[in-house]
Amino acid sequence: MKKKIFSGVQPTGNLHLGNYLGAIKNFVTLNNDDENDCIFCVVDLHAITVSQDPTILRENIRETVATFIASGIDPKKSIIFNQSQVSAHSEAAWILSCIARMGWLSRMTQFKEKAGKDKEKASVGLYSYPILMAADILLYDSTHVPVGNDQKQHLELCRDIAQKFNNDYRVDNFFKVPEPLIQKEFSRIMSLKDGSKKMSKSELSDLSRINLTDEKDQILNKIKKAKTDSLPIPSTVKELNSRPEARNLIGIYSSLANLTLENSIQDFTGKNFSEFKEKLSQILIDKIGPISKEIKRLLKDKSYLDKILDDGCKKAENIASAKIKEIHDIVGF
Ligand code: AQP
Repeated sequence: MKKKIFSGVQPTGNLHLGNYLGAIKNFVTLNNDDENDCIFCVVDLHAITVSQDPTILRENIRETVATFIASGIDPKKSIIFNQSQVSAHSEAAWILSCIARMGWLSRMTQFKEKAGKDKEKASVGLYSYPILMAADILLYDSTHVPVGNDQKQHLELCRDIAQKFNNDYRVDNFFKVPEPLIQKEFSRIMSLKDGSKKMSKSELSDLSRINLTDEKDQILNKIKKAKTDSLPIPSTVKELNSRPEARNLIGIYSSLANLTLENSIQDFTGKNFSEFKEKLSQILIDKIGPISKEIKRLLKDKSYLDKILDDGCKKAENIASAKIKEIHDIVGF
């Protein structure tokens, strides 16, 4: 049996190194393995849980597709589509919202982080978004979901929803209970300005992240200004535990160089950060530079990107509409 892989990325602009190292790099590896059937979704319904300019959203949808392809996902091997164009997602989300419990949702830490102090003003969609995410995954009988560490709790909720639906309606194994695929190391890339916050698209300061469209000069400047501390690079990983910014930068280097944290440290022990930052900038320019160039090239060909989405939507629609019909039967519609 082939593994069925599903994952999504929000088209909210500023796709960054955290999205790449935490998720997209892994998508490419999974796409290249013939044992997998992969679906990569541009989750535009999720994007509107916070306010979006319609014109910019439309461009960001294309930019997300361009990023997938520029990073190495082959649209002939994997289905790439945008969520809003397959109506079964919204419909299944409603049905599953009648399965999910308020108590489960109120434990979601990402809502608390994103809504901030003014929860009353957050959209209902931002609160219930993990249910839509469960619908996305379950409609395709996904067996494995590659995500960054920040999505682990939402995946657990998805598993609970699948199991409760199967139990409530006595349909053993109707929804497959998916496994998260979270990398052991480097699954959470932190802000370049604050090692306690994750690198994020919505962070106001552009200096906090490396965007996948950044040019050489921007990368050099951001790494030069990235927060570190005054100590040299230690000889053990343990010594990095109390130095979040240092750990993050060495983690980024290790992930790009396909090294363990331990191996990277051995190469730099005793050196100061200015020397390390030169090497880090170089590897970023080598790895992100070609992706950035390709994204920009692809963005000039909107009809190519739209065709990929159209083709992907047709394939996704075939799978999702069959599943939603079965769901209708089960619930008694
Ligand atoms: N900092 C990160 N480190 C590792 N993985 C990350 N991901 C996001 N940030 C990091 C992973 O990228 C995938 C796509 O994320 P998303 O765009 O759907 O949503 P998000 O997690 O909300 O991303 P951001 O950048 O933090 O956006 P904003 O600022 O809008 O909230 C997911 O697999 C995610 O785990």
